[in-house]
Amino acid sequence: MRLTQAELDASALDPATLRLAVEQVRVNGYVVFEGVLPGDVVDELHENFMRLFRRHTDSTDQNRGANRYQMHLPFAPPFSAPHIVTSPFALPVIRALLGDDCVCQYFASDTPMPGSEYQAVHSDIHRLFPGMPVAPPTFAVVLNVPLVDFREDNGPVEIWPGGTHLMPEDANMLELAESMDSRPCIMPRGSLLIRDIRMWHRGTPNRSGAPRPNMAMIHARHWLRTSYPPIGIPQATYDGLSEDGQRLFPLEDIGAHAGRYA
Ligand SMILES: O=C(O)CCC(=O)C(=O)O
Repeated sequence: MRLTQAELDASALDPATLRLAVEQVRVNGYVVFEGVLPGDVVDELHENFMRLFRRHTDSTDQNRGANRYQMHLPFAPPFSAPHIVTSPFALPVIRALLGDDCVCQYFASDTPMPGSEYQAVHSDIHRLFPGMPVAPPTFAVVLNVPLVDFREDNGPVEIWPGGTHLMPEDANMLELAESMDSRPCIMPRGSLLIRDIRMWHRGTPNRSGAPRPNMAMIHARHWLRTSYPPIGIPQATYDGLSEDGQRLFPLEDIGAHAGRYA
């Protein structure tokens, strides 16, 4: 979706946009707000990301297949900026989907490097009621923030929209996905992709000459327990969050240093 200039200027979604975005996630599994972060904000995020990423790849093995890294992010500026953590565009959608008391449980990134390959199609969570033919309403979402333009050639995430997040039964995902419609998420840097955590997706090969970083946060209903390491949030950073932001982190390690679990 493209937000109007009035929405961007006011840093607020029109009620009709909010409703439409929420319905898109509920029915189609995802919504994208295209290119909403200011260019200078994305520049700073990208520059800081690449500094960390180079250090990380020099000292750590790839952990998501060939030439592909998942990397936790320090909960520190510029990553912890209000543009991201309390995004006036993403957070209202997330709270409408997950309840006002939803929590953020994961603060990280995914980056295919040149030479990466297709991942297997997957969902980012286990079934809540294994063996039972039920499709619960959305209980967790992934918020992705691309730090470069996602193009056909640089390994855009491929998604299977239209209901894979609602699969009421166990299915042979790999076999079924082959015969179902999918699409690459082509979007400008600084977009916000909000997707139901269950939606089928995969990383694709990066055939460009540069890494393709994607911030990834997970928000969930307050009762969901996941196995992610806690997010280390320095006390001063936590104190600098708005009250609205602080409410997102009741389960995390407040007072730890920012990279503690990274
Ligand atoms: O390419 C991406 O940003 C997503 C990759 C992904 O889904 C994963 O590593 O599990």
